[in-house]
Amino acid sequence: MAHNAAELIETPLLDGDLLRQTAIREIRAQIVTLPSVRAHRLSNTEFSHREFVLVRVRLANGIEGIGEAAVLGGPRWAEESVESIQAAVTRYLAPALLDCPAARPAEAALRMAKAAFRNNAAKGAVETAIYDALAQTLDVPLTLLFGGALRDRVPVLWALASGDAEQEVEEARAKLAAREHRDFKIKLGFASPEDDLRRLRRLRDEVPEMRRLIVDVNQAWSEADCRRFLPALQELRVDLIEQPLPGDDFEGMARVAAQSPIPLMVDEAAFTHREITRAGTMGCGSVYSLKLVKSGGLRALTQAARVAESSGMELYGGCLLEGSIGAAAHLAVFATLPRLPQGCEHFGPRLHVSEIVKDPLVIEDFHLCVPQGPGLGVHLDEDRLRDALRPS
Ligand code: MUC
Ligand code: MG
Repeated sequence: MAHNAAELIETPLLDGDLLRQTAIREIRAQIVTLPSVRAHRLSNTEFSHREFVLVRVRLANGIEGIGEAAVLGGPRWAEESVESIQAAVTRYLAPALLDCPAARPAEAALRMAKAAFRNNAAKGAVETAIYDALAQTLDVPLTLLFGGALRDRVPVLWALASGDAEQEVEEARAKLAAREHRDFKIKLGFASPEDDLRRLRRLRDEVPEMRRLIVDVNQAWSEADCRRFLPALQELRVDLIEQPLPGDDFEGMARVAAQSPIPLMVDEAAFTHREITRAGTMGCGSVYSLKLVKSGGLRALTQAARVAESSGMELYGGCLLEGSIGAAAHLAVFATLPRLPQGCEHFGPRLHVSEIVKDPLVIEDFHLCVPQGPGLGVHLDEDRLRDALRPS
């Protein structure tokens, strides 16, 4: 039976104390700017500093939870910008959530769905902060609220995205030498396919120790490009091709996937559960990239994983270059998934020259460690945050 938010609030309280203690009292959204270690290029945007929105949710018991809403280079990767996220949170989501108990995350998600259409990055960050505050209140790690951790670390790749082959060779060698990354994602699509392939060939030749190679075209190729350049990608032993065609070209992706000896990964094409089902059942790809900014919440992210698998796709732990807060949120779900055969790409915490948490995530032995401790397991460093806030 369908419930609306009002009915849910009126249901008898099982634990009135917990509901009272976790009532949401305040939600803030702050724009943070952090310089990147180098320029990062995608087919449709480029940036040398990253902006995101830090969401802080305070409960009646005084506990504060945090969440991160990521964008890439303004409203380019998807439609949200830091400005739109800040407005969506403060003007629409926060008023709708006032007094909602964090101990009822399903109700919080329902209230947000009623208050705003899509705005997934904004909702994902608010929901993360709610879950963080709830898990801290219960004194349990966030993974426990999603079924409990099945792993304490996840293989993590690094993205080469400067477009400068010499710099990328050096960067790959440094990551291998530090035993941080041995699998790499190469961003394509900002140069001609011929130039991209020259770059790839140089990497393969000069860094033979690189293990898996994924290429992410970020929607820049046509179906004809795919037919032309797939044989070369196969020759270069590329393991996975991410979203070569425009996100709305489901038929084209399915045709390319049917011909490709290399599996395709669905990224920008599928945000909603219906889109994931459609992409999987049409055969648009054999792998799905899970992202909080696509699912709009951690609970929806766990559901997206089930939908993708049941539609025939393997799971890959995607990112939007989040720092440690957003990466920890993804890990809280990734750690609980029965299968995550493609590992994850949460290298974002290392792409920035600094972080706004006291305890940045640890990468060792080619894995990203799931933070331990109550809640998300990462904590704001107020001094660093003050320095990183965008002046209003
Ligand atoms: C994307 O399209 O996957 C994630 C890693 C990266 O380099 O770009 C992002 C977005
Ligand atoms: Mg992608």
